[in-house]
Amino acid sequence: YHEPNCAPGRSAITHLFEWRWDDIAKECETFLGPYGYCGVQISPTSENAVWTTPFRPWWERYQPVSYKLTTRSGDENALRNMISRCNKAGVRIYADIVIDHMSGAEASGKGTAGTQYNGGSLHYPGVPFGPNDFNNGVTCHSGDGSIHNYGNPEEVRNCRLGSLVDLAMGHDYVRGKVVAYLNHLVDLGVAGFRVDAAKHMWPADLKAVFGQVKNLRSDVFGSSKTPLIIQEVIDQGGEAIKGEEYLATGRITNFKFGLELGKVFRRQNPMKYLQNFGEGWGEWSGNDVVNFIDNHDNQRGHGGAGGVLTHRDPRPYKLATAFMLAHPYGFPRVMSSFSFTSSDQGPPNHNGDIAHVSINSDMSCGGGWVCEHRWRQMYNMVAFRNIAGTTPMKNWWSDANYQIAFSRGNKAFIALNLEGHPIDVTLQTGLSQGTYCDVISGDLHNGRCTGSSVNVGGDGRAHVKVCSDCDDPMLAIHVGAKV
Ligand code: AAO
Repeated sequence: YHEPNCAPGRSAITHLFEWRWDDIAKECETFLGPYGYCGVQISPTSENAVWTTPFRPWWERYQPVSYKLTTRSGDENALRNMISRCNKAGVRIYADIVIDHMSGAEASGKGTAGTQYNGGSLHYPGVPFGPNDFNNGVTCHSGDGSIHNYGNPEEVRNCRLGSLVDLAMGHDYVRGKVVAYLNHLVDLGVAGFRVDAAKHMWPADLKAVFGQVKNLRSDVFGSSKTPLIIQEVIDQGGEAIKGEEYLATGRITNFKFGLELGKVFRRQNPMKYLQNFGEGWGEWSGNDVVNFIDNHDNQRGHGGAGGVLTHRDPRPYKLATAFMLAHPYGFPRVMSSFSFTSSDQGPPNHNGDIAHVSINSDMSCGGGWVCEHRWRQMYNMVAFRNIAGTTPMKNWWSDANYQIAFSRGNKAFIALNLEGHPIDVTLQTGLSQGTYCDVISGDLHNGRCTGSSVNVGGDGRAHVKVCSDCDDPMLAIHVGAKV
């Protein structure tokens, strides 16, 4: 459950938040495959409630009404087609699964596949689930049935998150329906799952469910491979429920990571302290986490952590993401957003139908799609990480509080600067002699660097210059972009 199942030599995923399945298929073939991404976390695959007030918010997808695979991203055929095209392009698909609950109790009507449901009376005939399949006043003791006290694990797991009606995952019948849904996705060729609201389910129930999920398709992944399981557990310290409780069933989302790097790259905690970042900062083992700078919740003030960096602060955001991708700790996820002015606002759309992502001639996106994953500073650092592989961090250097540099063995080297003056010093890069393209300011193209370059001497040392009053005060070189 911890193994990402990436194609060889790939090491980072992106979350294409609210993208259509047909656009993801194209993205796998034209961009993610060629530029070295391991995979994509996709938006929830199950039929959801349709909200009109507010109009089609992004969060309606977190209110399942059946396990039919028709959503605003496309129908089952589009999903199957996308997964198979992505797998062919060497790009894995991780499905966001919402199995803790169904819709809000106040919601009723028809879902995105046209299935009738009624949250108030707990009727979801499309599964079917009925009143006996949910937690109730016997199992939840919070009074009004919702979660208020995060200090009480029983309340967090047996009561409703907001008004989302809470499935009784202890029941064999409920488990069976969930397992069938997950096995359906495995048959379509997914490489794993992002488990929504895992913290709101008992670890033993998750163990029972995933214990019944089949192995991944052997024609794509080889024999006896289990899905990667990314459990959304918000543990920033200080609450009763700990991330550790979930490690038997996979990795957990590391919410400490973006919070800490947000402080560092906002200059609220010296960058030089990053020397022992990761486990050394009290975070979980690298094999147990998925790391990210921001996610679809905290970038808009939902679900935890104020103070995270987002695409709205591009300068520190690019530095923080580059650090994440350069550093060996954990498994990274790059956020890919749509722009928004209100926190409910759904994706770019035409009368509710999600709009296609448009691609500009400079490879960036248009039409309201931010596409951080297509920023050169991001995708070139994904390549940096792939090249660095499992080589350890070496040649750590720091000078002032906010100037650092390190290498990944003899494969790659990065320097970052948030001081008011440039880095202008000779450093050991760990690399062999030669001229390397700085992949932050440009690419290696037709044997030449389109941005700046660095000359490494026979002793591995190089004169490293990193600007201070510039958009991207960092420099990164690796053996895959040597002139
Ligand atoms: C919407 C409405 C609700 C309505 C509901 C039903 O907003 O008012 O009741 O519909 O009609 C998303 C949206 C929700 C939306 C929902 C369903 O964010 O607004 O509800 O879809 O449409 C908790 C959970 C975590 C969850 C997060 C949002 O633990 O699992 O809330 N995230 C996932 C998804 C998310 C989705 C759902 C779950 C539901 O990623 O997109 O919701 O499927 C503390 C706890 C956290 C807790 C937060 C909640 O966090 O630790 O576990 O997250 O509170 O705010 C400090 C602390 C930090 C603390 C935080 C509080 O930073 O360090 O621990 O403060 O902000």
